[in-house]
Amino acid sequence: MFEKILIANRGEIALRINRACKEMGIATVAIHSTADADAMHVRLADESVCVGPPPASQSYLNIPQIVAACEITGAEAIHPGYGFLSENARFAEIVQEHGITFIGPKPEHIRMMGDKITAIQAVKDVGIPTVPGSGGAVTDADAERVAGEIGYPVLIKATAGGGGRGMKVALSAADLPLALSTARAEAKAAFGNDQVYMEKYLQRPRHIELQVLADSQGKVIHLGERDCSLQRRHQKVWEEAGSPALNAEQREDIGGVVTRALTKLGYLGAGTIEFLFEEGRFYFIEMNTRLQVEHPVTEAITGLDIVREQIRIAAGGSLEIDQKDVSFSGHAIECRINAENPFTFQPSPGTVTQFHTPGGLGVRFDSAIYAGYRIPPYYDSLIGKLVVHGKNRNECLMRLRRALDELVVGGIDTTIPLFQKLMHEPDILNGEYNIHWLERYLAGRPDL
Ligand code: MV4
Repeated sequence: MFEKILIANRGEIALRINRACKEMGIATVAIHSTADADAMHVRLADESVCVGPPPASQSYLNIPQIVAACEITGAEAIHPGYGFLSENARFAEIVQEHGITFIGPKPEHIRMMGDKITAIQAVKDVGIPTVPGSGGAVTDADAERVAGEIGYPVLIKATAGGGGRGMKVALSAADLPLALSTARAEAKAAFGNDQVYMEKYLQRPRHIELQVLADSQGKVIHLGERDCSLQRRHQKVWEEAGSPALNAEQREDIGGVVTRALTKLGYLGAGTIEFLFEEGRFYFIEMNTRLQVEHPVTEAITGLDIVREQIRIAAGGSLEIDQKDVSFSGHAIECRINAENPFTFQPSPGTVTQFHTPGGLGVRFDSAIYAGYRIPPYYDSLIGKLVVHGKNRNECLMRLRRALDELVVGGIDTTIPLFQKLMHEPDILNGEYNIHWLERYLAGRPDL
């Protein structure tokens, strides 16, 4: 087992990883930019190394500095968290070339899943259901034929894309040329690569993703699903485990499909397979080869520490549990508390003047802020994740409503009022929402 791990991240996820390490008796090294010298993740780590000035490109994304921080502190492994370098295959390779363990999947799988075409081809070959589509990049010449075969409406997506950027819907053949050229232009601008592919456009799906864990002995298990349909401009806002839309049979079916598929792939580590779910059918859209922001809702219902499992797997350990040992107890919901105006989502950096977190049975608040903390403007606006667990969804909702009323963050705008309003929406209370629900709700509520 490792004696010292460098956490190549900041904020709440750096604290979260630090917690798992401390419980395993592993020393920790924090990295920070000059803007984060007083950050909580620095204070709670055993050691810290300043890796550069505030811009992420010069600090949290600065590969030479991060590798050097490992070498001067003697850290044997790096946990990348999420975002930043967590899905950078080249970083994983460089880390390994320096004899340091990258706590994550194999670089080949990070690279494979980072390109949407190779991802779709890879998962299709191992039996995961995908969206009817072009399967590969399309040229303008054959776009009209391919769209005709798929059937309108079609969605044009950037092959280097992800997270919804560079997507365009074509409702009919008449829309196709403009949709294609716009998608290519956006893809070129965002990713420097104008390659696009096509899929059948699913009109009212839910976003349901499966958490998997795979060890170096070839054992793959799934930890159930998370419903992440409540999003705004491709930013998840509210996530649940399990999905209000799935029954036990559907869960078991897709869980088996996914674990068999990743076994064939020879996957290693934690991973999340994202599906669109519509009319009882799953359609693969993307695979994330990293720990996700919303992993705590899965931890709540399974009782498993996913970060601990990641570290054990990276150290060559085997999963102590089999699929039959995985059980789902109750229901969990996570609300992402951002330093943003609750309805315009405009960032609201500044100094936190008051901070009181909710507690009690089934309440977890993962955060790295404190009273007096100045939220820097350089990084993402997430300041905390309110995660509640209950014996069923209704108990969860009651607990969430109570916890939101206890939570106090003074001095800045936060998204807390949005969640307090959602707690009175019938569609939310009965779990009947799809990926468009929140955008329509926000658009339809001029008062918000
Ligand atoms: C889709 C889709 C409908 N049909 N693909 C958005 C980002 C990336 N995860 C893929 N996304 C979508 N792909 C087909 N064939 C609708 C979306 C989508 C979406 C997906 C999940 C959660 C929120 C979303 C918001 C808008 C569009």
